[in-house]
Amino acid sequence: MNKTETPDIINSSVYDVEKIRSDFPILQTKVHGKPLVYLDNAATSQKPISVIMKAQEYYSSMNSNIHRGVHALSQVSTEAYEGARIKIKKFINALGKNEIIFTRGTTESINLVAQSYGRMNFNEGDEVIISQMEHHSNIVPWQMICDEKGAKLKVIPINDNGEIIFEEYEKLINNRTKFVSIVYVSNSLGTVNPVKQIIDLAHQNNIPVLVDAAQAVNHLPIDVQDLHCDFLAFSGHKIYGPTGIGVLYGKVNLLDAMPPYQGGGDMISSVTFEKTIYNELPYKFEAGTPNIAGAIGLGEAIDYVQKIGIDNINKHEKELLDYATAAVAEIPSLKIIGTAKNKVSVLSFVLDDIHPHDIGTMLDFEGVAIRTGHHCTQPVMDRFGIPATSRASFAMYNTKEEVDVLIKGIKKIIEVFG
Ligand code: 7TS
Repeated sequence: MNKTETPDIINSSVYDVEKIRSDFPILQTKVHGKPLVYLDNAATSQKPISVIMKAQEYYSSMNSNIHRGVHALSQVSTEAYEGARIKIKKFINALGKNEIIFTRGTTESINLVAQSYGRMNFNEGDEVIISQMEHHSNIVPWQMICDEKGAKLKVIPINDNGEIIFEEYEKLINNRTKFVSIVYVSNSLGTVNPVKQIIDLAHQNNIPVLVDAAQAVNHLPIDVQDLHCDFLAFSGHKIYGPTGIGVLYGKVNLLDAMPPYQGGGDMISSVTFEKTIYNELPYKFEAGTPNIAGAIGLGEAIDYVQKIGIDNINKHEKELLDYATAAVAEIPSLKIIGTAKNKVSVLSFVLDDIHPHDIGTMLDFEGVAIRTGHHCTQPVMDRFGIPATSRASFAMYNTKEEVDVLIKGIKKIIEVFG
């Protein structure tokens, strides 16, 4: 296809899921002799061939370190790496490419803000607000810096549907509050949080907000200028890109004022034993040789998502979630955990007297991959008084037929356990 041609999927008003599936080699494979039904997308998504080929192309024709060589290869790889940064800037509508920092993923992005912004700004008695539905990676980094600084972590509770109780958030805000860090979409419940309102209220009180968009960026359109968020974190591997690459978006004035997170090559403009002058943004936060192939692969993944259209993906996934939710409603011994009005992609459930690990293992024999456990959200499990859930999570390439296989598998398990 030449560059001016538009792929079929855009021209068609019908979402061509079979065409999309054919772009993902792993979806053609079998597990235990059964066609793979991959419903563990919240853990990591599968990769389209264009992303896989990009890594190969990088290592076979571009491999070279960036920002340092005058030789041709180094210039090509630098251009590709910086080109990926520009794609990401456009994708989330950042103001400038210097607001896009490559990291290893959401976890590292949050740690960067906690260790850099937090260390500079938090003092004894200060408070940091998170919610009860955070992934551990949006809890522990704040606990670490709060412990160090004598600051306190405050938690917005969630209701029985797995939604933030906004009035409780309002009550938590006071003149000791120094930061709010909130998940956009919960990985264990599927809840979509009203992040814009959360940010607005924080800003009325001059409090900066970080949005953990790990489970949002692949399902919802993200516009950081519209959200007005101060920081936003996501991982490449959840949006059909490689592992080991992620993004921290930060407003330029905040990033500029923050000290580096790690020291090393590339993050400096000059070094003597007496004094080091740090590099400008975004390089100040990218110490050492980065995951060059990963960044370029993430750029390719974003191209793929944009070709299909995030709104189209969202609509398709919503249909799957509604279909699956209606189907499991017919199973009396099954209880859905996470029944928020605004939800995407995730169906977490428990079955009377059957442990999630047994469910996961038995579904695996049917070729169905789901995740079971606490999903790195132990406080959510505690809130619902359960040790674990079984979680099916949907992506752009899943089908209603796959949901049928899941439901059939669940019914079989119930039969076997009597
Ligand atoms: N935040 C949320 C909301 C997440 O779902 C995850 C990963 C992370 C942060 C951390 O992302 P990482 O790429 O840095 O590891 N969530 C999951 C999950 O639900 N199953 O496996 C990983």
